[in-house]
Amino acid sequence: MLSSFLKLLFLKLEFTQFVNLTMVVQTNLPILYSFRRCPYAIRARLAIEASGVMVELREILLRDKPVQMTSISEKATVPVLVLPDGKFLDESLDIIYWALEQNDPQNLLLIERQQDISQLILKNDSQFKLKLDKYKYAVRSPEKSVQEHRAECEFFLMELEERLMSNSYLLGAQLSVADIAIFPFIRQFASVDTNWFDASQFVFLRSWLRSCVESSAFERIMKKYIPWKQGLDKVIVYL
Ligand SMILES: N[C@@H](CCC(=O)N[C@@H](CS)C(=O)NCC(=O)O)C(=O)O
Repeated sequence: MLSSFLKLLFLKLEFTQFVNLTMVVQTNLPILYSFRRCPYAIRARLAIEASGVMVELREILLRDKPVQMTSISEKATVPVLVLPDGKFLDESLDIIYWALEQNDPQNLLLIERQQDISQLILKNDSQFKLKLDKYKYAVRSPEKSVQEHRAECEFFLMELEERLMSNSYLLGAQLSVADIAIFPFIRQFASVDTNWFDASQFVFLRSWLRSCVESSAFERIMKKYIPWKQGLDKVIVYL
């Protein structure tokens, strides 16, 4: 019986090294297993935040994944969203669309541009991501120098730069799911060598990235939480 009730509790928790939180504890919410710095998890959290859909957030450590997550999704990657009926989504794009299809007050889905959005995200997730990993972990791919690996990433940066020359966002004047899905990876690219990126020719890309990472939504979804453990009945939700 108890499980059929929504239990609401307001807790004020303070972690000196983490954030001060006023948290609403509610059962029967979808559970999001997430890792703060993972670009796939970042984009899923951004979409959830934009949708206003409530979830229970479980921050995990990639080196110590909870069995509650890995027993559900064999892929053992984050993000994973577990729905109250036991179904789960373990692809960040599926989580993004799950959230925004319920509520999309900013019209991030931009349905009329769906094809362009999908193609751009696909290019990011396939071609660019592979090259980004080689650049990030250049020591593991010594057949090319770091500079060569970086140069291989530039085809995509150039495409984004061209889009951003004439528009504030990738699909035009308004933020869309393409921006949310792609910028966490450009942030990773920039952080490999910030001096190089800050001095690079990608003026419009840099300014777009800055506006994404300085947004209040990003600040909100990047709050630090202690990793979740069974029995730790502190539940974080987006409102
Ligand atoms: N296609 C997946 C990829 C997710 C992914 O690869 N996440 C990384 C973290 S950024 C992960 O969990 N890797 C497993 C590990 O490092 O053990 C998605 O879009 O959700």
